[in-house]
Amino acid sequence: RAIKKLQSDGTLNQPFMWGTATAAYQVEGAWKEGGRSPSHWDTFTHNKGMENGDVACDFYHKYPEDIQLMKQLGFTHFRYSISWSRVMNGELRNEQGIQFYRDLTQELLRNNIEPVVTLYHWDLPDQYDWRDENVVNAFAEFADLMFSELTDVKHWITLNEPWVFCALGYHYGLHAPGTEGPETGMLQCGHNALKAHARAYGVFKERYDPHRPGAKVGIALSSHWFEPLEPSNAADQELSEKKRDLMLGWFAEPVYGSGDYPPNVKSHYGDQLPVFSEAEKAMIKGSSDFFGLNHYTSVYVDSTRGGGSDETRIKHGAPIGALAGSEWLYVVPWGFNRILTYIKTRWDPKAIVVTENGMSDADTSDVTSLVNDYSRIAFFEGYLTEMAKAILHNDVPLVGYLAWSLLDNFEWEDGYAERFGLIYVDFNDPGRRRVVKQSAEYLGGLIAQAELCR
Ligand code: GBH
Repeated sequence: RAIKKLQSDGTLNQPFMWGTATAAYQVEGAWKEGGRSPSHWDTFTHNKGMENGDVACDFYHKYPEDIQLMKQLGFTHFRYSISWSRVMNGELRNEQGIQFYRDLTQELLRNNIEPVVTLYHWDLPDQYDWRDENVVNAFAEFADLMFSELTDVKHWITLNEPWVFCALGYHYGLHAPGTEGPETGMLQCGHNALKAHARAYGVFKERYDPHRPGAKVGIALSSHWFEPLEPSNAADQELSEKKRDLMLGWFAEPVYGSGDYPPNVKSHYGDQLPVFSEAEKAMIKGSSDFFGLNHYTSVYVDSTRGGGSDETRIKHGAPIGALAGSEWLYVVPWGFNRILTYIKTRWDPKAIVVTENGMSDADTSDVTSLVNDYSRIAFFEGYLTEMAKAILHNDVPLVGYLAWSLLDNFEWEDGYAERFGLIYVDFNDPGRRRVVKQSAEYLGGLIAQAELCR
């Protein structure tokens, strides 16, 4: 019914996108094959002796098998990212690396699966630094290369979650390059990320758009939903709104709103926040054809606590939702409707694509329980019901839903301890055996039904 509504609205002039999402460093492996040079994630994990993506799911070699699984399950779209240091070696193109992505793209299309390509999902070539302005030009050139090579791709995402790679990479030190430092580094990163995104969007519009009917370019932003602990308390409301701005508005307001940072972000960081020129604002404003949202969880905001501890997962003794396999991930379906409706109300984008949504199980040797993943089925049932409500009752122009993730994979600083996959991967098996989980069958059945209703 929700999809029918989007069709009669005119929101959907193409089939709803039912897909799964992945990222290069989390699945590919083959870290030094085909002329690939290291990214800062290779260097970070190797230097720290952490688990790493050297082999990961071996998607680099096994993608034809994975595409058959997607096809059997009925997915219409697949989101993957480009490893920048696979396709470029410094300023030079690496033909073998480019060929890998041409082959992957063609194999998807041969199987009637539409590619959704993320240019950057956190694996920066070692020689760059997001705090340094020269990354902006370098990214625009990399984007140009991929736009020119992957001519059949209709959905492009420039950057995945600048909040995460800037905050965790340059402030908290949890992600590559592992810099723990003042907020200035993270803010400089965000500033360059917005410029890099807008430059890439501009390159596409000027050079490729005229010959690519229907092609779209966007950005994927991540945010929790921030719910006032006491909805009637004005201070909780105000602080919740500020937290939405610090996570989502920081990037969404420049791109989908005014072209500049929101007032809450400006007042919070003061002089530390870099300033856009008028020309930069004009370039950033409107630089996206759809709103890509990565959403997983919600938190309560409690203004009475103050300081760094104004977030809580507990209200009147009860948790906000069931805890998944990651300490930050509580299952809160109603927060999904709220954040979707919030985005629609505040920025009124032409289209929203949920570019990631899913949940983790903690790793265990009990493979049967990992494959019979009924709590993940409950997660999808809850979140998809709320998504349908957002479409039906709140007029949210949602055109696609991509579940995170196709495969259990390398979960960044948490290594292989958390499994987000619809498909189980045996990381002890050199062949990286796959087993389709119950939740994948559930989503497959749901897609088939949605298609029948069209
Ligand atoms: C996504 O980020 C990523 O795009 C994807 O690569 C990843 O595998 C997936 O999530 C699952 O984690 O917020 O400081 O408590 C979602 C945003 C950012 C949420 C990091 C968890 C943990 C540190 N994630 N965050 S913190």
